[in-house]
Amino acid sequence: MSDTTRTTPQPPQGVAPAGDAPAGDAPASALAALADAACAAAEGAQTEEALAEVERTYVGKKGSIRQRMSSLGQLPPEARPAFGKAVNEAAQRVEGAVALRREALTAAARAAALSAPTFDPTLPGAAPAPGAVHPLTLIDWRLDEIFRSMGFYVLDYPEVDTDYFNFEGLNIPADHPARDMQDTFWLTNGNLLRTHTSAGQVRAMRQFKPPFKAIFPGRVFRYESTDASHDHTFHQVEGLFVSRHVSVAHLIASMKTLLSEVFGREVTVRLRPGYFPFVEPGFELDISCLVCGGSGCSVCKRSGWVELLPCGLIHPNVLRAGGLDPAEWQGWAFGLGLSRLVMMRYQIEDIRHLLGGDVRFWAQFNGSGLE
Ligand code: FA5
Repeated sequence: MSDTTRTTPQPPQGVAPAGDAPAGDAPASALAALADAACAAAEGAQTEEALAEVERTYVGKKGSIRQRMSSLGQLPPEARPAFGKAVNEAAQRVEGAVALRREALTAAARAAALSAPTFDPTLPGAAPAPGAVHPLTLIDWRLDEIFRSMGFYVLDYPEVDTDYFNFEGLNIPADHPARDMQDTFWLTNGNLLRTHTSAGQVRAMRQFKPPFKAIFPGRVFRYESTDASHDHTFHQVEGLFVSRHVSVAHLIASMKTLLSEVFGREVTVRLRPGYFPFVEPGFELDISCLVCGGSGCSVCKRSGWVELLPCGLIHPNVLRAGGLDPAEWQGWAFGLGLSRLVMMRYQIEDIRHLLGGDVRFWAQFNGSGLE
């Protein structure tokens, strides 16, 4: 193979260049010489482009060999068949040489690509980024585990619910001011996005024969503006224990067990009276802020305490709505702010990170030890 690079092949000396041979007077030997020159140019072509140029110059529509055909009419009739045959044979020879060279160039290009220093088939491929379990899910799983070990069912109730289960059945009639604290998103058919997991309380009482214990975690919605500790969409876990005899002491002990299991240590809590129409008495259980250690930050609104776990003894009207006789049955309930618990557990300074959808946030929870 020649190492000469030619983009425009030149016919050898003594051979008429493409197109300008006097029509009809080319002797067979001149035609053969032209074909020889074309074959040599094809064999010497170093690139696909150079080869295509050789092809076009000699055997293309206006190539020097094909063009000889146009002079056929000027020859004496007896000379025409032999000349036509000679032109065709010359063209076929050149086409054969071009095809052979094209094959060789393709094979050489493939071999070069495979042996190029930039291609290393032993290099590891691009590894897919590993997924991570969302921190809300991690804590949810942990709570399921803790409560199942204490004999609780784990239930799931609808996010779109009726006014009755979200408010009315919980002793919050239409004109009750407590509704203002939980403004919600209404559907045109009168249903709503539940504002709290308490919407499952009456459903659970109607579904299970007491005594029973259950938690129902889930997403809740409120029509309110957001800040570092408030979102319009957040997660709660409702807990319910219905039996013949229950006490506040039992409730507090269960809440403390829950918190020390989740945080893996004792946490400082405080109990305040709290008003919720569906419990009596009602309490607010706060924990000392773990983001700032109690010194005050945007999460605890500079108070050092985070409102996490409202709870209380189930109101007789709610037991009645659940089909239970308050003279026979009692119960306690709590409504844990799961999103805030996750913030405390992982020291997340803004609740909006949780559902913000930024994968860089989630990726930090890979291998957090809670899975
Ligand atoms: C309730 O939702 C009651 N259903 C809780 C309850 C259940 C009381 C059973 C008694 C018995 P509250 O509106 O305070 O209560 O919300 C409960 C918890 O949800 C709060 O302590 C807080 O941790 C969390 N929370 C409330 N609003 C938001 C919000 N906008 N963003 C994030 N978390 C919130």
